[in-house]
Amino acid sequence: MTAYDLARERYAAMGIDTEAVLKTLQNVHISLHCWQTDDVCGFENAGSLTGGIQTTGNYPGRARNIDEVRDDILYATSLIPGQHRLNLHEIYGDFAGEHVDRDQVEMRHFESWVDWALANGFKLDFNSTSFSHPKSGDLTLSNPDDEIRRFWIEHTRRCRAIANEIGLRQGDPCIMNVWVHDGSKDLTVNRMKYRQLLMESLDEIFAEKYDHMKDCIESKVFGIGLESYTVGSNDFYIGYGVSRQKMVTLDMGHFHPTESVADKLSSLLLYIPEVMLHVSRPVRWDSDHVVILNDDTLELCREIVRCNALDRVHIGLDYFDASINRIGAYVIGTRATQKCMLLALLEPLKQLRQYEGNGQGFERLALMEESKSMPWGDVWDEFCRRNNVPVGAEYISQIQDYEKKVLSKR
Ligand code: RNT
Ligand code: ZN
Repeated sequence: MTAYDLARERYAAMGIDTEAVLKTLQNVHISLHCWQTDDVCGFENAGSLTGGIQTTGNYPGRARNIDEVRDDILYATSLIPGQHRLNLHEIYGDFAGEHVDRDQVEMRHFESWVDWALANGFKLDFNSTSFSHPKSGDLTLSNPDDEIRRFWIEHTRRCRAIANEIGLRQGDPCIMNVWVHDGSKDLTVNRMKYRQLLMESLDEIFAEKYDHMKDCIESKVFGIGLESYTVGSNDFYIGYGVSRQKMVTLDMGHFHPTESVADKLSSLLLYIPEVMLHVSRPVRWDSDHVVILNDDTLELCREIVRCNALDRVHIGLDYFDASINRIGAYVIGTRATQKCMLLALLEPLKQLRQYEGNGQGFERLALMEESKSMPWGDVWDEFCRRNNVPVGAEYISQIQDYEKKVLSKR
């Protein structure tokens, strides 16, 4: 008898079918953010990262061009069980050395990405990019300067057209996220003015209806250098999303540190069709540390399962740690997210709900506690084994090997 067989029996005694759980987990496709490969640089060869986000660390071996990004993603996903998606930012287009300004971007700059994705079994998601550009400033889509605002409207419209084309080609909707850093370092007396402009810009951007892409909008508390005011706050985007029936993106680093992101799902799902997640790990601020198996991620996954919303919640990752091996960062974070999802699926929900319905608070809490020490690790190992990826810490030496053979030569 294998460890998994024993685990299966113990879970079965709790009323949980681990085979069904493994099947469900197999269908959870996580959208890997391309920007962990190269510290959010992209291929424009522009200046530094702006927009209030920051990478820290200078671990050697970051990807420097499109081939290296692709190699790294392929290597990382060879160590992660299941089939996943790749989330591209506009600045990762295949510009082939040409300077293509953001208001000039076209589908042709993403053809090679679609070919690559189709050949390697990835579905693509997409993001407009309003940071790290001479016109980024503090305000983009909410800028009172009409020329700047129109520039970013044009950029975002083009990105939607590209996302739609990608979705068509891959036979699956491409999810496009709009996050703009717009805000103010110091006090502003024009809170409403900028929000009204953002609302009008978005309405114009979303006027075109597409069948092969889905829009999502991402709020935030503050950015570095934009501490006093964020145009696209949580309230702004929830109002916008509900009134326009758009997907809202919940980034785990974009709320007050003690706020539970998990708790938001059951409210949002009552009012908007779908939710996008940026799974991240904020440490004291929106620091975008590598995701680990912790209470926040676990509770988030539990809520997806408890809301029976696996098909309405899209899971993407969003972190950028430049201080450790970047492939390792993908592998740790994606596997941790999957582990949390596995734990969520192994929750004895039926029994817990029965207890709760009967007012049996002690029994509910006791079962929640006991399920924490069930042999879920053996189920996880089995999942890895069936997916032909390293079990347990085996991937450490493999990544060390890749570092020696590939990354250290960069
Ligand atoms: C920034 C947002 C946004 C970015 C990416 C690069 O705070 O989280 O999602 O991380 O677009
Ligand atoms: Zn994000």
